[in-house]
Amino acid sequence: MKTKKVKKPLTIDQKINRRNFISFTAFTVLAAGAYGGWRWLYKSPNEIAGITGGARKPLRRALNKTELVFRKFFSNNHLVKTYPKEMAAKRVRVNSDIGIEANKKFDPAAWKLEVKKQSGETLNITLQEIMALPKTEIVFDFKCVEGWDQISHWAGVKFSDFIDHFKLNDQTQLAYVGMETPDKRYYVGLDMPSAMHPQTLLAYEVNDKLLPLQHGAPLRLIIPVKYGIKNLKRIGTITFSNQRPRDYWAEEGYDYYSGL
Ligand SMILES: Nc1nc2c(c(=O)[nH]1)N[C@H]1C(S)=C(S)[C@@H](COP(=O)(O)O)O[C@H]1N2
Ligand SMILES: [Mo]
Repeated sequence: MKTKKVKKPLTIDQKINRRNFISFTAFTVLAAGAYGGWRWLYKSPNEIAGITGGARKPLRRALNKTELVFRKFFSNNHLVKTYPKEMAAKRVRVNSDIGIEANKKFDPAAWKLEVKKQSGETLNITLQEIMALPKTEIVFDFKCVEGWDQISHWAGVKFSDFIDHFKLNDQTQLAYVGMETPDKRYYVGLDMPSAMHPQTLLAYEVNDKLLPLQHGAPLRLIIPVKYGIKNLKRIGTITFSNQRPRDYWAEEGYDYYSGL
């Protein structure tokens, strides 16, 4: 005859031992996993030098994935909020001056914008030619990654109008636009959809007056879908490419996309 096995209830001590065992095992497994994960990351190669701040490859892959998610949300129909002119700051803050330092001589009258096509062909464009194009104004909240923002009023030519006028449409099939100061000391890389966004301007005026030197005379970028760091002052050259152009603050570890 089979005897039915009766499960004896555990004593308190047995219960405690059992819990200790479970939590210790769980701890060991998790710790090993964490250590393994850290070793894996630590041993993974660095991303290609130059463009961004030097993260491990798997981390950069994750960051790029995040960027793609955000870029999916991005649409040229989505406009940054604008304000009435009366709300614009009368004294526009001057933030930083890499590539446009006051102690270095610069003659805005002698300036020409250099546009380098991927074919190697270069256009040299004067401010007069740019000012002859339809003028677009914008009053928006300019945001700096350092934590300040200010409603400001700018005017210039829409980047997309500029592209049309100078017959650069084939260049916009490429993924990126690069812009640099004439002395090449400050430079930004922009994804093409953001550059071609209808609120992106090549600006030559602030508060209805020609730009002063400290705001990037004679021509600066105003790109409201990005943080201040991408709004390059004193554009010297514009390039087009499928590789990410170099970017001053991305090299220092800031987000390459820097979208809002
Ligand atoms: N050439 C150049 N452009 C630049 C910078 C710079 O240092 N040099 N700083 C950027 C940053 S961080 C910000 S917030 C804005 C500030 O523009 P503003 O000085 O006209 O307010 O310019 C951007 N463009
Ligand atoms: Mo900034």
